[in-house]
Amino acid sequence: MKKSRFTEEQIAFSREQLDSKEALRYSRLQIGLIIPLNRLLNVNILKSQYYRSLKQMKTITKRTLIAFILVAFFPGLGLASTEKPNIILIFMDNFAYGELGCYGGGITRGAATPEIDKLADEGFRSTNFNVEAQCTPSRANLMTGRYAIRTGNSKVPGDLNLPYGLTQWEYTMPEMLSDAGYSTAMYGKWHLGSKPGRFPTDQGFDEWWGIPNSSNISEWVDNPRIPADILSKIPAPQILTSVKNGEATPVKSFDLKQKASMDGELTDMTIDYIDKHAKDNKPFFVFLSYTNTHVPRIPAPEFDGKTGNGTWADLLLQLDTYVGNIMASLNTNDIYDNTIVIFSSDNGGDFYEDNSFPGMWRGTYFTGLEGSLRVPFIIRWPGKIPARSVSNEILLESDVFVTLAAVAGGTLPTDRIYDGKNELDFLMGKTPKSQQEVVIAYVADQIHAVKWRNWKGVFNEVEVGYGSPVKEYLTPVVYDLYMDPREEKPYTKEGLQGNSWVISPILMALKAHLKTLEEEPPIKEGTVDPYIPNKTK
Ligand SMILES: [Ca+2]
Repeated sequence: MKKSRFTEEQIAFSREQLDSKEALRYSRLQIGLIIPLNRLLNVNILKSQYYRSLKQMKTITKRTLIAFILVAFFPGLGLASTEKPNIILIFMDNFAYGELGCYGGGITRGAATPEIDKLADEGFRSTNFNVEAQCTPSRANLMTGRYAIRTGNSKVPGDLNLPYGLTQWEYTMPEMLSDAGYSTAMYGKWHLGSKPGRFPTDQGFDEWWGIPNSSNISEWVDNPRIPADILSKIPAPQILTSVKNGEATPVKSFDLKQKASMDGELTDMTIDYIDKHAKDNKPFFVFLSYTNTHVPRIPAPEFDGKTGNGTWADLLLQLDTYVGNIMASLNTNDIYDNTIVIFSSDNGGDFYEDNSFPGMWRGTYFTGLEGSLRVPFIIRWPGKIPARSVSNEILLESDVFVTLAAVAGGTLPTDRIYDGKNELDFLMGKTPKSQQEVVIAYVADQIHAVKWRNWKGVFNEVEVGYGSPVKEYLTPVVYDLYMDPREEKPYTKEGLQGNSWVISPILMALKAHLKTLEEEPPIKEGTVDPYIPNKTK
């Protein structure tokens, strides 16, 4: 008989969970736990009877908890400033798992992507990189190494006049890299605040050129149906630029024509920056946040119609060409090997008819489905990260921050919870396992699913991100993502049957996460600066 990896207590707990009468009994006992936590978090996550008996779990090990609150401290790699690698982080918008050739897309989507595929050939490609389900939370997570709910940015703000975005208390990726001796620049979409004090150059970047909010507002400019009195009250669709701690000034209107040429301009600016800084005695970091794959999807005139295979194929050709141009400039400047290039996306495809293709997964952004959470992730660092490595080990978006801190010799503050882990040894092929085995899948401030290894427990579900009701399950629906990657058959013979034990580690992971929210209460949406945390410890 195969030896179980779970203790008798854990298995017994799982059995207990499956006994609904017992669960109901516990629910009466546990109601006191749920209400304050709900109120505290303002999160509608604790409704089913499974949650109600969470407190019955006595098997949360101290180690799990410590892992969550452990504050990362990295002494760095002992590299002198000039030896530290440059970093270019290419971040896509609503760009799903199945677009690139190296992820099964490319020619099957009407346009080969040889330049981006080459990045994967030169380094590491993940098949299990997990992001948050919407633009703003995903970007908050990326910039802080923490689940967005902690930062007060669990959802895209409906009212752009709100003071959304990161408080000054957050220690951002560009702040960390600046402190580690990097020059920093951002080009493109921010979507983490459009008020003074919340722009990229208020959050650590030396310079920025781009849009504070999202791409769809380019459709407002020539729209005759927007009344003038309203147009004056909503954020103007325009491109802004600023330098560190300076005032953001308008550059030009962000209209549909500009939308088409946007990514080309961002690419040119990135190449100019590389040319200017390649010979500096300090390393650089560029956050290149592309816009053209977000609606309205309009290829640049020189790519429009070029493949003959439709808009997406034209956009893929355009993107691949731009990435190739950036890589060529690294070569010309003789910094090809000493520059880390990361390619990823903020979330899966949107819900419009011409949306991005999720490949083998199902679902769109604003959902907890795999097509929303799993996006391409490629990182290449020649000579350090082995070429052509591929892994299905769980990685989190927040790992990028903590791993780059390890690369750059950055130091992380010890007064807050980080969700990201240092994955450098894993990426460099020194360890076969990543540091993560759990994904908490938020959709706005609601936990929709908890992934644990290849299993996924779904507590709330929406089919399409906008306009479809949330289905709340009284008992978590469990999928084996090996057997059922499209999350369609939870109750088949090969599915949960015989594997009800899995509910136990899934609930343990959930409980461990909730405990961290209790220890460090999330910053409230719309919090203005100065923010000082109210310590509960
Ligand atoms: Ca997005």
